[in-house]
Order: sequence, then structure tokens, then C-alpha cells
Amino acid sequence: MIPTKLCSLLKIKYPIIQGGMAWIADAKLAAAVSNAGGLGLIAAMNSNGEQLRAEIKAIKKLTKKPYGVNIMLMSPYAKEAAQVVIEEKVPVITTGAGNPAIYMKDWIAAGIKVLPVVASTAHARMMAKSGATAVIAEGSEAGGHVGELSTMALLPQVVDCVDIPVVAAGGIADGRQAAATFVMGAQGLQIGTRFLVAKECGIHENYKKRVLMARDIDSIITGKRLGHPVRSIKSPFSRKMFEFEYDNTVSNEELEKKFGGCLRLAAVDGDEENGCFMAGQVAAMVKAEQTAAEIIKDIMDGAEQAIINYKL
Ligand code: TUI
Repeated sequence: MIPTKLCSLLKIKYPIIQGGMAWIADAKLAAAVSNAGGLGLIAAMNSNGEQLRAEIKAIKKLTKKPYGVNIMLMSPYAKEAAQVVIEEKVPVITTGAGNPAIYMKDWIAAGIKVLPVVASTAHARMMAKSGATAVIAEGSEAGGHVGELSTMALLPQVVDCVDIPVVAAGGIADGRQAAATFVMGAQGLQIGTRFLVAKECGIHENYKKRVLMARDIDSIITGKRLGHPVRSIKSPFSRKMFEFEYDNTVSNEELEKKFGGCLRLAAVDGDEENGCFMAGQVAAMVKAEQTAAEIIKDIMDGAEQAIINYKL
């Protein structure tokens, strides 16, 4: 057992938070993670206020354990979601892809624990000042929307600049990586990519297959030109996007249009041609479909073993 401050703060058994993956993290996956002793998250990104409310009502039936909602701040539904989480008394919020400053006061006044994803020390400091419960330092090894710094560089710098607990994210799939982040001062981990192949994760089989078959060098970042760099597994779509990005005859508007809906096409339809299969650099380390409980146990047991076995 590696109990950390994050466990007592969030009232969870294991210091593992599931990534709030858009179009992927629904009540079923989140409840499985929470029931296994971690913190499951529902992604608000792809749902309007009422759809999100239905998903929150669903998780309340599936688990009595703490859970959270991830609010992706670039989402057109972010403002609605920010209100619904208060009305539904959601215990924990994580945010991504932006600055949640305008919502922080209301969330904290409602007694919600807020854990913003940060990609820089300046943002981490600002969030700590605004009353965040903890910050999630997400490095660019992560899947989906990414910042500039890697976890190895970002995490210790964030640990040094705030007095609240720091959760490590990006590039963590096994116990050795988990142990390394604890050694660097993390009080918890966020895991996305490995939960893509959880048995309780309802994404299309083609998506799971792509993760299970990925090699170490199969990851690519596209979308930099549009200001939202996204890491995904190389595919016909990502290769096309990469080419268009360096083609100045393609306008930003056209590029944005081509990008629209690509994650839904991957997660829901399993569209091999037009889908964007977002995943982190550790996809190649994910070798088998397992239950959420097996994934959590493997990472936590592995972390303990890595620490016990450590010798210079
Ligand atoms: O949000 C994520 N990952 C995501 S969101 C997403 S949905 C999407 N779909 C299509 C196109 C683009 C996105 C897929 N993956 N991770 C959290 C995260 N947040 N990573 C990096 C950041 C971040 C970056 C800059 C947070 C804050 C920030 O700047 C703060 C500021 O002050 O503006």
C-alpha cells in the first residue's frame, strides 16, 4: 500500500485518478475505477448540460464511492457543465486545456474539490492561489491535448512551486513509472491510455486494437498550428493532418474543419480512415485488456515492487 495525502483528501483507497477522456470516459468506466478504489472521472467535453446531468445520475447509481467530472475548457459546453456539477453536488472536478479561473470561486463555495490540469509552473501557482485542492501536472507524453514540457521536466518544477499536492500525468502506464513520479514528489497519478483498454471502457474495438498494437514510435502530435496540439496514434488521419499542417495553401479554417469530430469517429465509430485515436507515448506498454481493478492493482503492486527492488 502506498497511501498518500491525495487518498485522504479525496477519500479514495489508491492514489490513481482516471483521465477524463472526451468521448470515452463515461459513467460505466468511471464507476468501475471508483469501485476499484481509484477516482473515476466522467468527461463533460462531449455532452451538453442535460446529457452530462444524465451521466452523473447514472454514476450515482453505479457507485457509492467518490467520483469526479472533467471539464474540458475549450468545449462549447464548458459553461453549462460548470453549473451542472454544482447542482448535482459532484464531489471532485478536474479541468483541462485552459484556465478555469472564472469558475473556481463558485466551485469552491459549493464545497467541490478542484484539481486543474496544469502544463506550466505559472499556471500551477495561480491555481494554488485560487484555492485548488491539488494540481495535475500533465507532461507532453500524454495523449490528447498536450502542453510543451515533458512529465520528467514539469513534475518536479510544479512540486517545488506549490504547497498543495501534485498529481503526475502523462507517460505513466506501469508501476516503475508510478514509483518514479512518487520519488519526484507526486502524491498521486492520473492514468489515461492504459484505461482505454479496460474491459469496462466502451470505445470501439478498432480503437482498443490500435492501442494494443502500437509501437513505441507510433505516436504523433498534430494541431500545433491551430493552437491545440493533440497526441494520437499514427493513422491515415494523423498523417493527412500532419501534411496539411505544413501546407500553406490550406487555411486554418479548413484545417479546423478537417479536425472536427475526429475523436468521436475513432471512439464511437472506430473509423480507421478518419478517426483520431488519441493516446499517450506509453500506448506500446499497454499489452492486454484488463478490468479497471486489475489495472489499478498491477500499477500499485508494481510501484511497491519497484521501490523495494531499488538498488544503486
Ligand atoms: O485536456 C486535456 N486533454 C485532452 S482534451 C481533448 S478533447 C479535444 N478534441 C479535439 C481537439 C482538441 C481537444 C483531448 N485531450 N488534457 C489536459 C491538459 N491541459 N493538457 C494540457 C493542458 C493545459 C494546457 C495549457 C492546461 C492549461 C494550459 O494553459 C493555461 C492557461 O493559462 O491558458
